[in-house]
Amino acid sequence: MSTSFGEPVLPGFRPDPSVCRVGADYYLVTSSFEWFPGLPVFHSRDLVNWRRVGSALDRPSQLDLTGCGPSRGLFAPTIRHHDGVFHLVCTLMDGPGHFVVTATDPAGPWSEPCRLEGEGFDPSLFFDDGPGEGDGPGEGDGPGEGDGRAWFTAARVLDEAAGRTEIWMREYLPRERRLTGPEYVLWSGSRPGARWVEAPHLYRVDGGYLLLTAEGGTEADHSVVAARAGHVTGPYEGVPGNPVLPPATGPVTCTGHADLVRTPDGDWRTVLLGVRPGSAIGRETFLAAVTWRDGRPVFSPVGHTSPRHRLHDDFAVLSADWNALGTPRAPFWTTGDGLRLRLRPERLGERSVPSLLVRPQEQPDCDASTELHFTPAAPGEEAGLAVVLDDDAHLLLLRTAEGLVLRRGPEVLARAAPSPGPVRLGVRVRGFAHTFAHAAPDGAWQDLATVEASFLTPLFTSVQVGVYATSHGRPSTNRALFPWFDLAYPPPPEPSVRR
Ligand code: 6LW
Repeated sequence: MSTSFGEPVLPGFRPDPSVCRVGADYYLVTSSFEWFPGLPVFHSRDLVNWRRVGSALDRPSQLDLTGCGPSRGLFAPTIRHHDGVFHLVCTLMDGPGHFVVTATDPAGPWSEPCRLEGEGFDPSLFFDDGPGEGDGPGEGDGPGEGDGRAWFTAARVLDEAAGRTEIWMREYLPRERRLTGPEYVLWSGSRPGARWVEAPHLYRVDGGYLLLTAEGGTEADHSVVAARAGHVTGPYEGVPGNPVLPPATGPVTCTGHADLVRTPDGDWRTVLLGVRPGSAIGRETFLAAVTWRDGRPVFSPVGHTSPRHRLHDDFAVLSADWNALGTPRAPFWTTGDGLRLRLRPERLGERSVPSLLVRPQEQPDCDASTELHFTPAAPGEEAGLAVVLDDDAHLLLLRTAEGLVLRRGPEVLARAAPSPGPVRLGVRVRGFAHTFAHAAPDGAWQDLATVEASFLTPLFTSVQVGVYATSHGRPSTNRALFPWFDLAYPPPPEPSVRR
């Protein structure tokens, strides 16, 4: 049976969600990979309407993404709350590995990362506090006292080629923010040969312990499996009828990587990732209801509508939703009277930190546009509109010394020669079809070219749109001014009438 998850509650580049509750407030974090700031934090009161409150890693001292390649960097996080403190664990891949940051206010400031030893990825925390006003499913959800200890779990690879992994656990000391005691191996999947058992989360359910993991890998075989134990260290036995969420067969694909949370009324919900095929948007955050049957979670749709927010940004300030590629050591932008980008030698495609600011495209169809005030002062100076998956895959509509150029990496796809002075740049995105256009500030749009952009299909991240400038390796004092950026989402197509 396919479970239709409807619209994402956090659309666009929002993979690997983790959620916790404190009283009536829910807080959610997602992975962010090679993009800065790292680990966006969202707040909601109903699990449907979310507002970005900040980022856990928003200072260069917290996050060094130097040399970070596409879909590397920060993998899946977990957020939990205990004794007035938020604990957020994550893994900086190809770097120091697992770490924890803490905060009393999820909007920040968050602490400097504290390294936690151990291999793998997808770390999680579980506070075994037993009954009480819990902030999440691990607390106050059933008879029987917890012993007050806290536990750190993670996935680690046993055989990369075969996708064999296992879930391991050690005790976590919250005040000291370190691991202690022996290591336990909890689980290696619901069946022999299980692949990519990851995204572990522990919960107290009906006086016992429930381990929820993803299985099958984050593509079409993605699923959710569950195991139960009488003691937190195991042994864990798979529940009858795994996977509890089979690979998706409905319009939303790749569903998995679930995290459970209880509502103030004691009902259960889950956030999980899913994909709406046919665009470069990638993995987004969806919501489902959870009920229990014979000790196993049963997922079902939650009816909701997700508004499509139009964005018109005149850059009074730079909102947290604008992302840089890698860690900027100092701002290469100023705001106030529009957004000014400094032209710097760094450019896309060389694993540096270019003068690029982009934000997630939130719907498969969108219309993005900006106005550019920029005059190239030397060969190689260019600035304009960017549609970017990562350092290697992007489309750029730029004003250069030779006029307007539409480029895919080094390949020139189209040219135009608008009059000097300010110019509007735009792209109409319909799935993978990207139609680029330009216009004089008070003139009519002139289409330049339509590009089939399935090369932007993501691995772990998602397509983003924004602005870019470079001096191509030479020093420059030039700047590019973008007085505004506009991102609109046409209404979804009417569902075809089933005959
Ligand atoms: C994430 C892990 C995964 O940490 O991909 O395929 C990683 N599964 O759960 C990045 O999203």
